[in-house]
Amino acid sequence: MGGHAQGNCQPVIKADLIGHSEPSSTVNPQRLNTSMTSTSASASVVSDGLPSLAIANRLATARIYLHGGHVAQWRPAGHGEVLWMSARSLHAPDKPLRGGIPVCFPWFGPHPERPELPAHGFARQRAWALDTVTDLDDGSTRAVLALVSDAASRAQWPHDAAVTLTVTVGSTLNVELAIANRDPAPLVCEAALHTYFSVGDIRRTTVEGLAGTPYLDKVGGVARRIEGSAPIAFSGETDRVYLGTTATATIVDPLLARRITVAKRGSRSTVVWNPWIAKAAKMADFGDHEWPGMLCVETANAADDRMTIAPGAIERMALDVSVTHA
Ligand code: TA6
Repeated sequence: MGGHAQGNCQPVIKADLIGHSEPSSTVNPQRLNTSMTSTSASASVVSDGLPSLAIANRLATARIYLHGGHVAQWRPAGHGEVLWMSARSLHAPDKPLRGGIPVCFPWFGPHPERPELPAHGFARQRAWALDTVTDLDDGSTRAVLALVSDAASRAQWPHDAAVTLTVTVGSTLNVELAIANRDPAPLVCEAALHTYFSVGDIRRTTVEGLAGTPYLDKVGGVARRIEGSAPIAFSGETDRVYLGTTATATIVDPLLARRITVAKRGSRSTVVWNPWIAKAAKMADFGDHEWPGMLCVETANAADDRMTIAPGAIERMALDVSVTHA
């Protein structure tokens, strides 16, 4: 995790929570804004100012912050770090982390009517509850986090929804966002798992799987275009929302000699983003020289693909990431 020395991570409630022989031990909710139960020996809650779940099993390591329900790190055995985190990322309870997998909800990008509200919604800067952590028979670890509407969220978005994030950490990373509509009326919203991947050099990286797909090009105003037949290559700021696609995207990285496969379910938009030089320099929580080492390939339902969720219904959107040596 760039910028936040691992050294000052102190196990907060290891004794209370993890490694207990009897399963489903409960912890003090006030401590963590949680009512969790745990049957895991591979996870511990640590804090570097913001509480997070550190997971280390025989298949992978990972870190999930309760702040924002934010997967910040994932490294499968035999591979380098897959997710990118800025060394300049803020680490504050009212700001989003820069990198990893921010959860954008209930709107994507700027709020359509209220520009004073936070970009990409409020979910990524709220404290989520940690519900369960479980070791699975295949050696992976599953954590479930939850965010429910409250007065603060209703002030920004006058609706009732219960959102859960289920993260399964193993040789693949699976992240599922489930949105339950608790309103008596249909809910219209957008969501994204805004994943930042670590790449060797964006100028030599390509993305396969989106050929011929229509997209919104958000660089220099919004224009509707159609992707060509060749893999996507990068030679400047890129900010595109690919629409009506359920395709798997593959990041081809010759410098790190790997292919990252980004498969998805329940998602009809894929966002591809690199800020390049000028935009990187404008962001306080993004190092001026960091842009060559990252690429966002996001799993979303945004713009034309926004969701309408019936009362009492649940909408699920999931991401499956795997890495192979190339
Ligand atoms: O997902 C791409 C995007 O919507 C870009 O427009 C860019 O602004 C990026 O998200 C980062 O947004 P943020 O609010 O985290 O600075």
